[in-house]
Amino acid sequence: MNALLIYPQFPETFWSFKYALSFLGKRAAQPPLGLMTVAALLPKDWKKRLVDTNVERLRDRDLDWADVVLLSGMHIQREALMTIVGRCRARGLKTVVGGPITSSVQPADLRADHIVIGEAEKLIAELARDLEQGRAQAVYQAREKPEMETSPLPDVSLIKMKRYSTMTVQYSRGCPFNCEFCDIIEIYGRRPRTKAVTQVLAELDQLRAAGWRDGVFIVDDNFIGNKARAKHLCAALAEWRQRSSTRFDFITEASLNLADDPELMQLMKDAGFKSIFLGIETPDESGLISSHKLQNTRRNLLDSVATIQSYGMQVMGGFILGFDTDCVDIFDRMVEFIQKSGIPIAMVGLLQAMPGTQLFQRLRKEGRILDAGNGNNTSEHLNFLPRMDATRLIEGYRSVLKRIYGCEAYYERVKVYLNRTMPKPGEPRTNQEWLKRGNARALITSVVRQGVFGRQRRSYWKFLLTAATRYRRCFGAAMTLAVMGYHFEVMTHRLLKTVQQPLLPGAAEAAIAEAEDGQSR
Ligand code: B12
Ligand code: SF4
Repeated sequence: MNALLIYPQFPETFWSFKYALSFLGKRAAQPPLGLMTVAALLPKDWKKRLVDTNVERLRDRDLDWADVVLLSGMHIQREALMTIVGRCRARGLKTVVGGPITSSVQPADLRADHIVIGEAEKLIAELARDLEQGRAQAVYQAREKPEMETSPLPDVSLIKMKRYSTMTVQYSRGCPFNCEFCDIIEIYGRRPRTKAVTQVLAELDQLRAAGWRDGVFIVDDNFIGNKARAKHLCAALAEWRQRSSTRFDFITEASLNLADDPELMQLMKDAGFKSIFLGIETPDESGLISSHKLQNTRRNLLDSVATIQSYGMQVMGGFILGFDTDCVDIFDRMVEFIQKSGIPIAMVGLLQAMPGTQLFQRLRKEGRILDAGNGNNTSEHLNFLPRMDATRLIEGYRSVLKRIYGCEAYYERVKVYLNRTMPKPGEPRTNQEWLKRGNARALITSVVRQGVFGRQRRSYWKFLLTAATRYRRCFGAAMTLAVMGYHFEVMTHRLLKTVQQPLLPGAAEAAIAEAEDGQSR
């Protein structure tokens, strides 16, 4: 069998990092690890090719070569995925769709020949056999959440590595917490399942052997879901870095209770963790309590962030507007919090009720669901009736983005962060590595795009000067963030230019039924 694995294109969003990646000559942030894992699970005697349409074109001759097409994706890729499915169907090519999208969208709506819901490790053998024999079923649903020891070494030979800014490795799936709006716990469960340390090191060895020398994103739902195991892994990573003389910088996602564990933070620092994404959600404690985000309560959130930053880790934060508890002062409070936090990359989104979540169920019972959502919480699409007036909520959302991604405000946050993490005299500078890595191109492009043609030239030059003088010991980090800021500036500018769409309550009966159907699966 010739199996063609295809990853659909993402729309342009705050999360695509598109305008920052172009500075580095990269086309996408990360490769499709789900498909690379599926490829490794398929029978050895099958021939495999992978086309990630975020970094290359899908050509007719790829489709001519294939006996079967396997697609993966998130809810947000639905449109692009369905276009590819349509193209395959027109040629009589069989399609199989898997990945998180199949947990959010009804099988029939994806119009593929075969749908796989859930993790693939334990069911691929059956699917492959059925495909070979021409008797594959319409829907395969994973009966269990497989142990991670059964997950194979992903097939990196299939990707065009140089086109990505970061490589990915997954250590664990699942998260022990119970946030009401979260679909991770519905898809991957609440019991953190981890790979063996040897599996992770084998993946890193594989990346190194393939010539990778840059950042590695440990794409866990919550890296510290099992703290004891995370510590064990970090110790092994530090030892591996030493032994292999490899300076991979690690990025991951974790819960805020990381700030309570100095031993773990130190181990992460020693292992090379440089950035961490935290779901902070809201500075309003009542919003955290009502959404069951209890691990973020009964603490000073700003202090927790500063503690983590003091271990040299850049904190990226996820924030949500639109909780039932939000009053109109939430917008100012959110801006004030973000500015004080020293979190340059603050992903502020509108609450979206994803099908399958506890939030979706509650809102459905309350008759407030409008549709199944679009999987993108940084668009202005509201898929439920908020408590706050919807127009006011969207206006407030826009005002937050405008204020935090204005150049001056953004650079102020970068400076707060750099002040907390800049190496002290006598400590090794963090910029040498950056300057070595051929980032000259990014710097020149930044000077031209932001300093010559940018809308905020004055603020840019002021920041560049400060970076080259006061922050010269971490100039690389400063300029990387300046480049990232450009993406957020462009995206915010675009969003603010669009006309606000009115919410149409009552026009969503069919969508509610669709969402309910998805829910009952
Ligand atoms: C890394 C990551 C990203 C990266 C991009 C990675 C990439 N290139 O795809 C970044 C940071 C850019 C990102 C962004 C976003 N992400 Co994201 N991301 C992840 C994360 C943490 C890891 C993905 C991964 O590599 N997993 C490892 C692989 C091995 O797992 P897997 O893909 O699930 O694959 C397994 C099965 O699903 C199955 N499978 C997968 N594909 C296929 C295909 C076939 C044919 C078969 C048979 C089986 C199969 O087999 C695999 C092995 O079991 C996941 C969470 C997670 N646990 O996966 C969220 C996740 C995928 N992201 C999610 C979301 C919502 C987003 C955003 C939309 C954010 C937002 N809130 O707006 C943006 C969209 C991007 C954009 N441009 O706008 C959701 C998707 C929910 C959904 N129902 O679709 C997830 C599940 C997390 C969550 N709930 O918040 N993301
Ligand atoms: S901490 Fe994050 S991953 Fe865990 S349940 Fe809450 S939102 Fe989901």
